[in-house]
Amino acid sequence: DPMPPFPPGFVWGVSTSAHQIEGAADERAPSVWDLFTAEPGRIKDGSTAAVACDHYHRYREDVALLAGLGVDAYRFSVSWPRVASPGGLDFYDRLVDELCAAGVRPVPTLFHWDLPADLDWLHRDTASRFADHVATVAGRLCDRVDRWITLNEPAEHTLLGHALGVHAPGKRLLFDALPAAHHQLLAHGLAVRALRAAGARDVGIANSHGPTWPASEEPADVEAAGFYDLLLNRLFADPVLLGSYPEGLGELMPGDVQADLEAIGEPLDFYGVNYYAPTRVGAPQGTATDFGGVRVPDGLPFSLRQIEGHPLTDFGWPVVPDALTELLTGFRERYGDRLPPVVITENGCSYDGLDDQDRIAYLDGHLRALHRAITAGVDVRGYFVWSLLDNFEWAEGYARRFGLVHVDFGTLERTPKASYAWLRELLRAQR
Ligand code: GCO
Repeated sequence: DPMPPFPPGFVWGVSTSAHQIEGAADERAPSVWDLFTAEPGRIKDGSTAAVACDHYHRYREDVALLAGLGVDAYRFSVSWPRVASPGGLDFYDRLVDELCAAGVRPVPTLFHWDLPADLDWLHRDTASRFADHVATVAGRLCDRVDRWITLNEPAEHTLLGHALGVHAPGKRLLFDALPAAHHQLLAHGLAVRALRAAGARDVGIANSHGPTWPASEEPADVEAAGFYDLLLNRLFADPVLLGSYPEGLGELMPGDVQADLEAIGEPLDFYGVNYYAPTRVGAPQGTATDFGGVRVPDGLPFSLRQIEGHPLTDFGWPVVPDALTELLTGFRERYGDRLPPVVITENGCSYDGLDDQDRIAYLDGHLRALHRAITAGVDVRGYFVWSLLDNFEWAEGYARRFGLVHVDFGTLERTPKASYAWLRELLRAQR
């Protein structure tokens, strides 16, 4: 069947992030990711992002790939340590000019995990430092950029970076990581205010979400799944959309939470959702487990289980398009009119090879699932594929390839995959 038509004005795009593609690490200050990567054993293939896709020097070629694909918009991130370095902001100025000249709308994310190495989300002060960074960037780019994203996935940055220690800054604080979540959320709220003060009219966040499925109908499994949903979904959506923490979690946060929640709950123009897969969760099993390469320690009030009966990506993530419909209709039920228009700010998969029919099937299935959510009444205004290029996939190094465009990390040559041609044709048919 042909893809059903998406609503008029629907925005089609692709996403990347600075640390994963830019390289040119010696032309900016270090971030927590540079320090983390330098520690032996942290990155699976022992690689670094010092060069990555060398996008910093090859951005013209990459903008040409975007134009050739025919997307409306490009979501990239602004590296805070680069902006803090002499001439750093000039790069984003050039990139935005190049995008505008190519007819591609720039959609910057102001923080995608590459915190300047001398800062720490456990310190409250980092939130106001972020607001200053945002004011600097917006002051320079606001004349050409209308849509802005404050943070990328504070949930993963808290969980993987501060609770489990498999991402930078490598802290294993378990529940003591919660202040890092609160300070990122506060940073988001202060950033919204700074963006509006600079004249921005279209402001949102990119939060990661996925349905949480109980391992069984046993009360202990249902309770564990509910708690996981609270931590990964509601802890980050409730304060932003409702201006409150879910029950019991506000008391665990530092500072004057009530005053902070006023900033965190500033109304948004859109709500960005990054979606990859659902999670199956059961009662604790009393052992540490290895889950998709992440070591989950014993002692947590839940355990993660494999999802059976669905294909897996090369990363081992289950492919469950229906769960995207379930997620969005569930959001609409939970948040009602407090949910602004939704934009899917990331969706994609890791597969090897240039003739990536599996990626085409993944994207096709998820777009149909997204269309079903729209038909069911969820107001979705855009969809961004993760990712334009194969890139530095954090602790996995270069072993996981999410790109529509293949990158040879020896020669840095770009080669569009079958999925690139497929998406180009889909976009043509949608217009
Ligand atoms: C994320 C990420 C990306 C990852 C992608 C695949 O926001 O989780 O933005 O950086 O590369 O999700 O794991």
